[in-house]
Amino acid sequence: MFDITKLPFYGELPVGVCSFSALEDELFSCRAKSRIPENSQSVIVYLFPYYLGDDYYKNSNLSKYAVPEDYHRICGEYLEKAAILLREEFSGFSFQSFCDNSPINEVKAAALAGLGVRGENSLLINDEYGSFCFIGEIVTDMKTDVKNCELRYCLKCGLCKRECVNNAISEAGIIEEKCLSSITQKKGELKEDEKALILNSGCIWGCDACQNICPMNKNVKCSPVKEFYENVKPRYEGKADYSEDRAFSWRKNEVIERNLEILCCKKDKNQL
Ligand code: B12
Repeated sequence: MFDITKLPFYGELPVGVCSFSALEDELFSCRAKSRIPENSQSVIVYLFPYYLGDDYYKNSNLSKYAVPEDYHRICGEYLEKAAILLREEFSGFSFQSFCDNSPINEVKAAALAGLGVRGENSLLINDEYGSFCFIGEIVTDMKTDVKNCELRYCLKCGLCKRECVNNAISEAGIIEEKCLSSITQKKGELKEDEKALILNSGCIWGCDACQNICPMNKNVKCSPVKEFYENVKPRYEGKADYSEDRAFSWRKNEVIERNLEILCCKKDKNQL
């Protein structure tokens, strides 16, 4: 019997296993797809809870996931460490780690691995940490006897749908071009209605509206990932604050600067 309790970081991070076959028909096309091992059998899925406690977000102009140092690096390092340990323990098998920029539908993988339910807002909601969790995984050609969990849904209370400022949550999932998180990441000149959404939200990167209202996110536990507390920056105030180690850095500074400018217009207008 495959022993999940022997997996790296078990007990420290939520971790589970699902079959690769349940995901392989809907792989996203991306560069990382070529790293999927041939004849893959299993996916070891990790959650990286990132809610730090309300005090960390006072007066923030970024969404919660962008307040700590870039999760791609932090989660990536955990996943790579885990992959190294697994390669040592199960020599002869391939273990490839992925996070976010992944061909795997990570929400589905995590749900199949028993790590939570799928919210109406399309996010994975974990029992203990709510939806404030990043997802990462290790794909391997090693077979395990772990059975996939049944896919389950949230309470479906509809609060996230109502709270979404741009009606981006539909029955079928998120309408990406309407999601404010997506709008804050868009390059180039924004339309007037898009600018207004950013202005009213007060948030220049990402959006947490559908998560903050979720009853399943009430009283969730704070992150056990110590690295998320080490270099916290809840506000972005301008070019001097720009650094390469943030969740928004992949977009370079033009996009976040443009969004900041939209908020600054609001300040100017208030001062008139
Ligand atoms: C593209 C993308 C976005 C896009 C589009 C989002 C979307 N939901 O389509 C944009 C830019 C809008 C976005 C925003 C955000 N994102 Co994003 N995003 C992704 C990315 C890279 C791909 C998601 C995707 O395209 N899915 C395809 C669509 C079609 O999937 P779907 O809607 O779930 O539909 C499928 C399921 O419904 C499945 N299905 C059918 N029936 C059932 C039943 C059950 C129970 C389940 C589980 C599945 C299932 O079949 C459908 C077809 O495949 C993933 C990383 C990854 N590789 O998965 C991160 C990811 C989903 N994002 C993440 C995050 C953190 C965010 C934000 C919260 C960031 C922020 N604060 O601004 C927001 C939240 C917005 C929202 N409510 O979704 C996390 C979510 C973690 C979690 N707890 O779920 C992920 C997993 C990244 C990560 N590594 O942690 N994101």
